Amino acid sequence: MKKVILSVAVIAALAFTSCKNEAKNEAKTETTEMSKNMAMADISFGVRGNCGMCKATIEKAANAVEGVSKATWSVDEKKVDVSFDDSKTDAMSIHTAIAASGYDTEKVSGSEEAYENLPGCCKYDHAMKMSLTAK
Ligand SMILES: [Cu+2]
Repeated sequence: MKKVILSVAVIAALAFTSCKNEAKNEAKTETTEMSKNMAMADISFGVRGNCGMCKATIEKAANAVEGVSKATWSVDEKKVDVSFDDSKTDAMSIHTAIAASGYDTEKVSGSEEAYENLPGCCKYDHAMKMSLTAK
């Protein structure tokens, strides 16, 4: 009888130990995934523009910034959504790149020279409201 109790105790101890190890491993994996996610940042900010050609120019400018993985400008919302690796770039570099292509962002006015070279349909109104809420 004593032997049985002892072996039950040993099994329980082993089970407990292995559970503990599993929990530890899980925690480790989570941390790794979290630091991976933390390097990626998503931002969205207002950018003025009129049409599909503006969209192409704005998205191309944002995508040309090293570390940017995705940029989508919405003609209805006058807003760009950008995903980037924040160990490689930052929000301000993306604002600056878009402004250099001729477009006003919430923080940086578009380059006047680049604006002059935009096709007529793209010469947006500098008083245009940006970052509108989606309907
Ligand atoms: Cu345009």
